[in-house]
Amino acid sequence: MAQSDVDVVVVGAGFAGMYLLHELRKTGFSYRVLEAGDDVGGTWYWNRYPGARCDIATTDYKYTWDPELHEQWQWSEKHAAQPEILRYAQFVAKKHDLYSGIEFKTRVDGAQWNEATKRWNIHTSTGETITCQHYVMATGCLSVPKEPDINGTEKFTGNVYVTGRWPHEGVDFTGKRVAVIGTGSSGIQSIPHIAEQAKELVVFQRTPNFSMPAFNGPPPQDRVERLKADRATYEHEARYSGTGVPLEDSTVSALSVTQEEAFAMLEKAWQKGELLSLGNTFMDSAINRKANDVVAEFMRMKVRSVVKDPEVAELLSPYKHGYGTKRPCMDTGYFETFNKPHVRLVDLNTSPIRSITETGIDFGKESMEFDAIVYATGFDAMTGAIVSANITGKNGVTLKSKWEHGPLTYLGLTSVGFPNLYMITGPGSPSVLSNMMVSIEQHVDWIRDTLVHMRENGFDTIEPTPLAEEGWRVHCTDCADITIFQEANSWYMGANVPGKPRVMFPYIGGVGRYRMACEEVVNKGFLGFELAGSTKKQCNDGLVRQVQPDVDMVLDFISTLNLPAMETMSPTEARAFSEASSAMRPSGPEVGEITDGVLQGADGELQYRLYRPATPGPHPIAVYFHGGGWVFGSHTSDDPLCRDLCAQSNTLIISVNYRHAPEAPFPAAAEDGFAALKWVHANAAELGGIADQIAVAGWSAGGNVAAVTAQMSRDIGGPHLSGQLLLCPVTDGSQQHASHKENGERFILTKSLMEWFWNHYATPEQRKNPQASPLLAASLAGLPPTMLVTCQFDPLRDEGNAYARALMQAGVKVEHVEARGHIHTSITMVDMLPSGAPHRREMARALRGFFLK
Ligand code: N01
Repeated sequence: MAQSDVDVVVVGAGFAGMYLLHELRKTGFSYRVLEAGDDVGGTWYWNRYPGARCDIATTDYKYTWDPELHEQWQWSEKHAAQPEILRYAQFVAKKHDLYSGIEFKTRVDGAQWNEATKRWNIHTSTGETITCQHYVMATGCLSVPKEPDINGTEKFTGNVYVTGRWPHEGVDFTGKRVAVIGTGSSGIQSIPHIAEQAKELVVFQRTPNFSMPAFNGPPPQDRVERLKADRATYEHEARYSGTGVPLEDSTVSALSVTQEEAFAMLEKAWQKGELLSLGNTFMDSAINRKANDVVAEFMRMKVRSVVKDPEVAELLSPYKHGYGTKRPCMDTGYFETFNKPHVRLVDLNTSPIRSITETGIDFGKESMEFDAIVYATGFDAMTGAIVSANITGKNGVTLKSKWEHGPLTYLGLTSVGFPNLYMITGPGSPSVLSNMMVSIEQHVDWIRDTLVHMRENGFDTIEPTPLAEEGWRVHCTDCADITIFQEANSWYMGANVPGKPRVMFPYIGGVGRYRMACEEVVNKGFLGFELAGSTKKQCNDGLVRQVQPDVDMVLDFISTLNLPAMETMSPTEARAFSEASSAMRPSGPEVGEITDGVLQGADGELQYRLYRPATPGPHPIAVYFHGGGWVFGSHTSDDPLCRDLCAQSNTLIISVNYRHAPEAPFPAAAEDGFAALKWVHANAAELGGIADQIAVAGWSAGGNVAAVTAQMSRDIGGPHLSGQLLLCPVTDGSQQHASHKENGERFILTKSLMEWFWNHYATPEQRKNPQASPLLAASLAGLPPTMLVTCQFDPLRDEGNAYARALMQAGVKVEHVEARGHIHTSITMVDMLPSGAPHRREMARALRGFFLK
């Protein structure tokens, strides 16, 4: 007789539930594992439609926790078919005696958290109520087929099949008239098989999908060799990779090569017959629409080369979503199937289904009769199985109601208000955007270790904090925002189920980065969790990821280069280093014209670069001062940013090469700034600008020069300024602000580099002068309207914030943007960091706004 009170209840006996069962036994927890089906295998138990195969190669789609399996189980193919994967699950279950620990044909009807007992009450389809301390949903991401949303489905009297609930005995379509609705992975894999038997097959397609041939055969030899040579390293690399398969990340932009070169690279990936190779060919196909178009066009070209009827080929070619933004498919003879005379494609966009009838389907202007209809219409993905299990947490709140506007989780593992509830590969974790085996094992390990930690330390409950959960939501959104995934109506976005909230359900920041976040949470004393026992409580509240994901990647990349700190160099070396790094940047957008010239500075001529908009002039003018700590940089060193500002704000940008320290220390830069402004004002018409529409702008030390120039212009009779645009400006030489310490390391501009800059530019005494530290000016009244941008992880953040506040207090019109998750340099990194683009748009809008009367 099974225990009715246990440590852990697990729902589901797919690969997640099976491994968890093994680990619970190993660590001595009492448990009940409940499974609705009558065998193990989860998704591979239910999805028995003809042609069902895994789209991850067998070198990678398998357990790693039992090393003996590598010798004891040999896969016959590169992409295993469903029967073989199910046999693998059964083999593992037998080997580890898992069958004895699983209760089959048992569904969970509902679960309630009991705050008094600190336990879950679980109600099962057998009428039993089980109580447990921990409740784990190992229910899979694609386990609940989508409810039919087609008119008249109930009327059809012929045979109806759903790919995700295929009859165990199989289906013989010989001589039958068959309709298949849906062309996702399930449709695309099953259609060629159904076409082989059916007398007549009509495929109803709403959205064409990207698909590539699996070229099935033996497992990829290169990876087999790597595995043999060093399995531990291979598996480690998989765990810390982007997708759970150890592929080298591309460093090539699809936009940096010709289409011919791009297609040659894609052809190589195509020939491998591996889903991830194609998406991994270019570094930017997931984040840049134009880069993605290169891959998409390659795929369309492939369709055209196979499908004989050009009209059908066109219908089968996706245009409305980017490659990879809906899960691409792996097929065996899919497009070839449409060359068969008894196979027809119906485009539901021009011929929508009016109704399913008793005998067939009415669509467009036609009615057709069928013997069988196959629904390959997908799943209520990621949340369907969890939400439908009727989970009620603290204060009677159901998970369904909490997630009404989108799933809220911490790490995709837990949710506020639902203590001791765990989700394996839940929303907010990489799950379906990864090799599921790697993600499953990671979650099971995390849950096992957490349960052991709680037992050993006398904690009864664990629950994330609202702050941590909201922080994770924001981080997940930040990750999704830099990609083009949100453009597609995919099940990743919940768009396939009517009424489902439209958010990115899986975490798209990558398997390795996700794993590191989970590890960090634990290493920081369960950061963002409250753990409680009868006699103690622990809550180390906080956020595990705050830096913008693309900025984080750049920081990680830079840290692998082991570059020398700039402050250890001489100014000459630092200048050479800075120039060399700048040479590797993307150049920024096209502008109408770029010309170089000289202007009159405070003590001789200075070079400038002029960026003219493509629109007819004359234009308003921004006199721009570059960054570089007064020591390095030039009129060309912020080229991408100047181009971007020019193109987006339709403003003439004049970037000035003011004199640099230590050769020309304070107040040279300030005096040159003011002189340059006066010269530009006097020569505005010849430059193609408007003399009474001038602003100053600058970044970092250049922001300091701009701010000081604005003050000098106010104080000593300079031209009227329409505005000042200050990006991460230096405003205070005291360097006493908290952000200097808080953000003093890791974020490119360090505390010690900033000190090095100041030491070259101004003596401690000089720094008290407002022309070095504009924050110290006696009054800020009368300064022009200001757009000031500060970045969360910039050592200069607080002095920038203080300047914005002081300007406002002085009655200046200020727009202050606090760029969340950004560092000192990130907003200047045009075409490198997508997360900076919205802030540059704001800056350009504000700049333009200075000149609107
Ligand atoms: O489901 P889907 P799936 N009227 O949602 C169409 C995994 N998987 O079962 O795109 C008409 O992708 C729908 O049209 P649209 C894999 O991750 C893996 O095929 O919404 N059509 C779409 O064409 C995969 O992504 C493998 O416009 C309707 C199709 O039905 C995920 O499971 C194999 C419709 C559904 O496609 C889901 O794949 C199989 C309607 N009312 C599955 N409603 C492997 O290879 C929906 N459609 C590992």
